[in-house]
Amino acid sequence: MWENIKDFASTFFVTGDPLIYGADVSIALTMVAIVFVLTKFKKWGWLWREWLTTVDHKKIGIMYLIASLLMLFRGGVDALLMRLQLAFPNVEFLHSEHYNAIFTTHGTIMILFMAMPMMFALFNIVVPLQIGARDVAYPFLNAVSFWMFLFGAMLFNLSFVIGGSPDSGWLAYPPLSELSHSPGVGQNFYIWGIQISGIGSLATGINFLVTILKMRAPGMKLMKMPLFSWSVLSSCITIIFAFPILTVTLALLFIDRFLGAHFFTMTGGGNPMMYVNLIWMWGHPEVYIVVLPAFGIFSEIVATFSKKTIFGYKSMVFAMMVISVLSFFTWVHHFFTMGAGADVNAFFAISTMAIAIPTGVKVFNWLFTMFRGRISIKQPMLWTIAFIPCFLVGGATGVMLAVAPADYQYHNSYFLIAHFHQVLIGGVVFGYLAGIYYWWPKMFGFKLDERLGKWGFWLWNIGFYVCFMPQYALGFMGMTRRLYTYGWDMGWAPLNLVSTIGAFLMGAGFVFQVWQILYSIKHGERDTTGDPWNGRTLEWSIPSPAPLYNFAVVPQVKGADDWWLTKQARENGTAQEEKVQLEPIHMPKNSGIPFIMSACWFVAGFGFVFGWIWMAVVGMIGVALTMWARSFQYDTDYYIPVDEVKRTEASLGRAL
Ligand code: HEM
Ligand SMILES: [Cu+2]
Repeated sequence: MWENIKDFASTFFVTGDPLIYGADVSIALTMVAIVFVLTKFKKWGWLWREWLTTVDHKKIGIMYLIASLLMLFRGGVDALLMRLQLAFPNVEFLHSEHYNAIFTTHGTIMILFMAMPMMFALFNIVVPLQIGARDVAYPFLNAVSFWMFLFGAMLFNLSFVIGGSPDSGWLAYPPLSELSHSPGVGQNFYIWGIQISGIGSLATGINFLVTILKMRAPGMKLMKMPLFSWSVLSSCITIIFAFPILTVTLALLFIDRFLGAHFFTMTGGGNPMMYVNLIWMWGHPEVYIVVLPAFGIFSEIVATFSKKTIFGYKSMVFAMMVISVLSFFTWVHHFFTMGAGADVNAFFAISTMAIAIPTGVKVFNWLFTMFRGRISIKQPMLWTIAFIPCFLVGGATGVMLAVAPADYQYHNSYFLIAHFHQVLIGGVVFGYLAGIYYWWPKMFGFKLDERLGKWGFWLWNIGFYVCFMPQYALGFMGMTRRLYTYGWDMGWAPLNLVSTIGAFLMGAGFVFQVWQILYSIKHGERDTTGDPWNGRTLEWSIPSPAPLYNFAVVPQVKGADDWWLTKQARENGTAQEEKVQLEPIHMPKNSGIPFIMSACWFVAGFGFVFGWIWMAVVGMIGVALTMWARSFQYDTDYYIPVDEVKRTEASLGRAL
């Protein structure tokens, strides 16, 4: 009996590595600390009522933000471990399997559990406010999406200490990811972690598409909509076409592994190339899904901080739509070298290069907006300006990679690693950081400290170039990606050391940002006006943080940059302030079902990972029961009475 338990524990828990024991201890300590604090300050009820059951898009956005920052930390630690291993030749810090596990979890976490939720954080916090809505189209579904994402991410992260991490790359190509080559449970964690959170992402795409199409304030024609909301619309359209492909691909891979099918195995008539095509039909649009909202953010920030209307509004909208369509016609550039032939490669080379055109249009529009503007360089603008040269280099190296014959040289080299980090960090991460700095006062009612922020900014930026520029050269010198060690004779040592130093500078930048947040909670400049940057769009017309119902009176929109027009009219004395008539506000009620349903998905996922069918069945029954319970819940909404709206507005300093 005792022997059996010991046997089980030694396969169930990951053992034998000091890093893992360290993680075990820190997870246990964090759990104890959380339970202790919640109990000591009697906060369990508060946590449940205010957060775990909330359907308020602003709170859901904040939870996405916290989760994504934690994942940025986890993915960043992975990155530093890899760079430590590569800092010198013949290092024996991580062995090969461990290195494989780390680059796999780093890539997966950064894209799916850091970039996606950070994007959803901004969708949730900004879109309803920007289009003059009181909520998203489906608030309950929005909560389901968040908890599905969170439980999916937890399941994926659990693989670090239980069962073992996936190690066949962030896109899990067969045959490496098939049972024959990855017999452990790591690959199952990958499949179920992404599957559960992916369903949540698809639902978010649908939710925000409908929100933007149906919930805009009266008068806000599509062509009067702020560019960030446009970018969300284009990103959601792309999500709706791309994510179902991912769901099906992962399901087929799981069927291969679990039931011994042969969709992607050469034995039995399957074909691994099928998988590679399918996963990139999702994977390439995915990078545009995360970068388009960043383009929207830059457009808002450039206009606000140059005090000018964005240059070429229509061409901006058109460019984003073209990008989201073209993104579906480029996926083969990820495997030019796999023998599709010259005609196919030529088609995909040209379609890839074509994306540079609308992207170039956008960059010029930002520059023209800044030209002769009264620019004020605050943190959001700082990140926006830093983005432009970074993205230009990333775009240029992307076009180099798109030259199919040349790609035979760069393919899977460090040149590629440098390129995609340049666009993902310089485009996506810089963009979302800019957005977080910009909308932070709207979320929390205070600004983030400028001085600490500048430290963070410069460390990130200098660190970025120090880390990734040498990697272009390393690629040309023949260093391939996913390489865990190399010898002195290769001549790669100096550049790798420089690169590692750069990575640590970026890590220091992140530490400054965390410090900045903690410092600003106490000392940050309070935003009493609701419009700290002299903004242009509707979200700045209401107090910060926004009240539960967002707008006491739904605005009547007259043009793009509606809030700016209102402010101008007030200044010129031409404003027609009508007497407003308050009405009771219709709101959705909180519900515990999304949390419980997602927890049941987690149980089911865990069962599938270990092949414990009884547990999977229990989890799935839980999911069915929660759905059943929801369908009999009739009391799902309420009205906020007029007096309460009046009282809230008065307490926020707004007379009505
Ligand atoms: C602090 C900054 C970062 C550093 C120093 C860093 C470093 C690395 C390193 C050393 C690798 C492995 C290269 C190899 O041996 O093949 C890697 C892979 C990767 N990184 Fe990063 N990274 C950073 C940030 C990011 C971000 C922000 C993203 C995405 C949003 C990202 C996405 C990826 C992906 C997708 C891979 C490929 C994983 C695979 O080969 O399966 N990284 N990174
Ligand atoms: Cu691509």
